[in-house]
Amino acid sequence: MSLRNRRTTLVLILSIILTACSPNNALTVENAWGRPAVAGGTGAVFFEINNPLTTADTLLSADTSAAETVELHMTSMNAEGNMNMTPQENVPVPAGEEVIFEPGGLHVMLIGLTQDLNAGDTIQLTLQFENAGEISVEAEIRQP
Ligand SMILES: [Cu+2]
Repeated sequence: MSLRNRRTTLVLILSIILTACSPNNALTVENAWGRPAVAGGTGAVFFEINNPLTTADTLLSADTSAAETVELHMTSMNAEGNMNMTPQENVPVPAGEEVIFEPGGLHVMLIGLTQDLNAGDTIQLTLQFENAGEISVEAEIRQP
């Protein structure tokens, strides 16, 4: 192998490694966690979506075996000062932006829990995005 070929190979390998490690080439879901809750009841899961891409994406739905029904909800305060939860058909994730699911705001609502959620447990949550496809994360159950 000539020196030039070796160099080309090295550059190729390096660029593959850099691409694989770079956090800037894909939408990510991080810091997923859920509140402790009791089987048969409701629970909520929170996380951070980061979209470093130049194209917008949309969170279409969420799913977990830990609940019979899983919905995307937004908590907001109405004119009377009461907290309301509104189901969201989907959640837009603009290009280059972060969307935070957190108590008092966006959350994944778990309805009809099939198991107790105790602090220290983890549940698998699968998020369906329009462009990024399916992203599965482990949500840790802990006190807010
Ligand atoms: Cu809710």
